[in-house]
Parts: sequence; C-alpha cells; structure tokens
Amino acid sequence: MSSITKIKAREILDSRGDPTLEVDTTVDNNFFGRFSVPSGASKGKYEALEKRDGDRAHFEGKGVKKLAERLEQEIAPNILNKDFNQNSIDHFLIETDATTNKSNLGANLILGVSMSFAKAESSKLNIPFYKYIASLVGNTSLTLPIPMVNIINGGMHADSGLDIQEFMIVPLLAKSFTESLENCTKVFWHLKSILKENNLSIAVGDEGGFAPKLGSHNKALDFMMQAIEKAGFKAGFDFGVALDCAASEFYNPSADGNKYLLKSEDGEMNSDELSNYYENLIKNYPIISIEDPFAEDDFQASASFVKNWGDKLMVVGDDLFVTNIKRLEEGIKQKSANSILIKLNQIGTLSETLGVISRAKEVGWKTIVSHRSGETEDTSIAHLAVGTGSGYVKTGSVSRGERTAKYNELLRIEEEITSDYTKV
Ligand code: 2PG
Ligand code: MG
Repeated sequence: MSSITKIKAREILDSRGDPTLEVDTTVDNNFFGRFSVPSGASKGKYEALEKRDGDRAHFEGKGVKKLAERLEQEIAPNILNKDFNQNSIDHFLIETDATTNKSNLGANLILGVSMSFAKAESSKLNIPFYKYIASLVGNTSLTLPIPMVNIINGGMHADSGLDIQEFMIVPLLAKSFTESLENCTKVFWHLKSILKENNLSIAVGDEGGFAPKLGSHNKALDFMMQAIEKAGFKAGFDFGVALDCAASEFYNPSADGNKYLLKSEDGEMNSDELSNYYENLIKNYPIISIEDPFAEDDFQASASFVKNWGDKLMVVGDDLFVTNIKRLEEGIKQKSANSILIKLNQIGTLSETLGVISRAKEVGWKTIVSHRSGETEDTSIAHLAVGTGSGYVKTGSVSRGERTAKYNELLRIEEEITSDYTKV
C-alpha cells in the first residue's frame, strides 16, 4: 500500500490542439507519476464519458480547467494521506463516481488519477512501468507487440473522403520490433514517393498517415501494395493489411432501407451487401484484420462475419466493446469478434482495462493496445502493450511526434527485453 501525498492536475493540449487533462500523483512523498489523457474522434457511443467544462468563454466549452480544479479541490482531499494499491484506488474512484458510464467525475479525471498513481507506484518499486503492469496481471512473458501502422487516414481522421478510417500495414516476418518499425518506415517513405509521382497530397491526417483524395478504397489499397513492393517486400508475405472500418461513422440508423452509406464507394448497402463488399476486398488484398466492420450495436452482423471469416482474419471489436467487460461478455457469447481493441480511456481505469485484457486472453482472443486519434506525448500505452503481452499495438503512422513517441518507447523497451519476438 502507498499513501498518496500529492495530486496536481492541469489542462494541456492534445495533438489536435484540444485541451486535455494531465495529472501528477506523488506517493509516499517521494515517488512521482504523470499521465495525460488522450481523446478520440470516432468515439463509440458506449464509451465512458469524457468530461469537459462546457464554458464557452474558455476553449469554446472544450476546456478541462474546472475538471482539474474539481480533482484538486473536491476529490483529492478524500484521497490524500490514505493508503491505496492499484485495485483500491480504482475502486474508490469507481464508487465515488457511482454511475455506469463515469459521467459524474468523468472518465478522463478518473483515468488521470488511476494511471498517474500506477506510474508513481512503478517509480516507488524502481521498476519500468511495463514491469509494474506485468506484476498486476501476473504476466511473466514480456513481449514486444507487432505494430499496426496506419499509413492512409480516412473517416473522421482526415478529409481524404475515404469511408474506411484506417489503412494499416502489419509486418509479418520481422524478427524484432526494431526491425518491424524499420520495415514499416520504408513502406511509408515509398508510399510518399508514389503519391508525389501521382501528384497527390502528401499531407498527413490526425494519426500521421497520408490523406490524399483518392476517390476509392481500392485505390488506397493499390497504392499500399505498390509501396510494399517498392520498399522491397512482398505483400501478403512480409506484410499484411489491417483495416479499421469504424463502420458506425458511415451507418445512418434513420436512413430508409440501406443504412451503410459509403460515399467514397458511391454505395448504399445493407449489412449483407457490406459483408460482400468486404469479402471482395479480402479476396483481392492481403487483409489480415478488420476492425469494427459493422455498426456498434450490431453484434449479430459481426457474428455472421466471424462465422465466415473468423478462421482467416482477426475480426476486431473497438466501438463494439469499448473496453467494457459487459460488452465483451456479450461479444464472447454471440461470437461477434475474435479480437479486441484496448483503449484505457474508453473505460477509465487501469484495473478495468487489465480485467478486459485478461478475459479476452482467457477465451483465446487477440488483443491490440491502441492510442486515440487525439494523443499527447505520453508513452504509457507502449508499456501497457508489453506488460500485458498484448500481441499488437496500434499507434498511428511513423510520423507526428505523439505517434512516434510510442514507437520510440517500444524501441527503448526492446533493449531491455531478451525474450523472443514471436508472433502471437
Ligand atoms: C479507432 C481510434 C484510434 P479514435 O477508432 O480505433 O485509431 O480512433 O481515437 O478517433 O476513436
Ligand atoms: Mg477503431
């Protein structure tokens, strides 16, 4: 147990220039932890609530200054100089909030305390943060994750006009994380040259991938295939492709008839047609993973997709599960996925996040630790991926400092870890 001796909260900026909360926690007077909270753009409707001040005069209502004050003035006095461990601080926060979606205190406030406490604890134990996380879940095999590198941005993350939100490359044969990252970077460079040669924009979107106006998903995938080959690799052998469809963003529940409206494909589809559309992509490109292929309420459509494709692909639930154990249990029951995306701020505490990872692993699902599209320089998710032995990490492209911060931290961690870089 550790005594929380100081809590300080402040408003900082995230990578979109939106205000976000940063929390500093000191335990036993000497040991310091800091965490800054990320923020999504394509948020799942079942995520825990991210609280903002709503004061139009300050950051047009998006500020978190009052939230920081509330933490210091109202919540901290009930925490200071009391003994906690990770479980008890997280439970204290959950009970104080007393809502199902953390709408009283805000998932951002709660996560700020939960994670800064965790980091202070690892400092007290004088161990790297990934080892602290490993100790919480009893994980003895520390492994570096395979990166899913988002080289073309669409959906809510760019104005490229592509409905699919993320086009990612996944290195399949590299022998280390370091080698994985180098190989992905080469493909990214070649994609840049190819776009330039075709007089297309090389400006990047929110997650650091290129965001040219390509007009169709096939075009995006064709350019990716070319970039992989030009970088000296074989598509489908050295590299696979992962897509995040984030389908809730192009699903319109009030549309008459077909509710999936894919602007870049000029198509209105029902879930069967959308499934056929994906099938076509899978047959033509080396797709190894598809995230949120259907809307966040459609456990059923995802389940049929898993039935058809689950033995060949990772079918990943993000908005579908929102790192929430109840939704995960529903997904396990209905077999609506075989993999889960993990985002700390979707649920709000480290303990709940670790519970979800453990449960997913227990049923043999793959886990992907993920950033948000609005990020900070914080590198904690690199440690979360290693400490939990999650097979994959998704933290954007190999550009934009808030994205490379996580990859660079994984390079540093790899220097300390001797275990094999194996495929999970
Ligand atoms: C996603 C995420 C991260 P956002 O949908 O997987 O890439 O996006 O943070 O905008 O929800
Ligand atoms: Mg997603």
